[in-house]
Amino acid sequence: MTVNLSYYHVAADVLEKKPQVAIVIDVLRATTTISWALTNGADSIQVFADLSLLKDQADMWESEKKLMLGERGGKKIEGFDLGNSPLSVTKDLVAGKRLFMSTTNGTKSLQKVQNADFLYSMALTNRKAVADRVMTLNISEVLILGSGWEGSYSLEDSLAAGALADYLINNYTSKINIVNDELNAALALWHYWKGDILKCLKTSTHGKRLTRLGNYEDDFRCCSQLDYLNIVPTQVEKGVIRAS
Ligand code: 3SL
Repeated sequence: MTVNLSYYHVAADVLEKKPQVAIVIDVLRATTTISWALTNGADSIQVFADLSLLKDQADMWESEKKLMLGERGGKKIEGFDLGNSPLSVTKDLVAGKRLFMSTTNGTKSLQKVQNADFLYSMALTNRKAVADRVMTLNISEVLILGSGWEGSYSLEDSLAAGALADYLINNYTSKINIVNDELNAALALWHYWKGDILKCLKTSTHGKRLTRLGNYEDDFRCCSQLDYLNIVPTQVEKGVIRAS
C-alpha cells in the first residue's frame, strides 16, 4: 500500500474540506501540553480558536470538573486557570477534568481540520504513538498540519513533521510517498537537527520569543523529548480530544 503524506505549515494553507486523516502539530507548546494533560488523566480537552465561545461552553460545565487553559502571545490569559505549559498540567490539577483550551495558533490548526475522518494531535513527545496508530487505519491520504505563528512558518513544527515522515519511512514496509515540497523540506530539516532537538527549539523564532518572555528552560526540555509518551490524543467529537 502507498501512503500519500503531505504537510502544510499553517491552517490557512489547507484547502481540503474533509481530510481522511489529519495530524496537527504544535510542538511549542499546545500539542505537547495536550499530550501531557491526557497522560496525566485529564478526561478530555475541548479546543477553541475563539475565546468567547470557549467561555460560553465552559460556563455550562460544573466548576469542579473543568479548567480553562489559555495563552495569547506566549502568556497566560487573565482569568484562566492555566496557561499553556506542559509542566502545568499535573495529575493533581487535571485528573478527571475537561480542559477548555485556546492558544494563539495550535487550537486554530486543530479547529481547521476538525472535519477530518480521523484527527490526532501530535508533538515530538508522542510522535511514535501517533504514527503507529495512523498506520493501523490503512488509509492512503494523510495530512500533517503545523501551527506556525500567526500565519507564518515555524521551524519546530516542521521539525516534527519531518520526524514523523522519517519514522514512517524507516519503520513500515508501505511506500511512503512524500507529496509536497513542504514535507521534503521538513525531512531535510529533521536530518539536519535530529541530533540536537533542544537547540532547534531554542533557535526557532517562537523559541526566542519564549526566551524573551522568561525562563522556559524546562518547557523546552519537555517539548524536545522524542517518543517519550505513549499517548494518542484523538478527536472523538468536533473539537473534543481524548486519549485513545
Ligand atoms: O501558538 C500556540 O498555540 C501556543 O502553543 C504558543 S505558546 O508556546 O503557548 O506560547
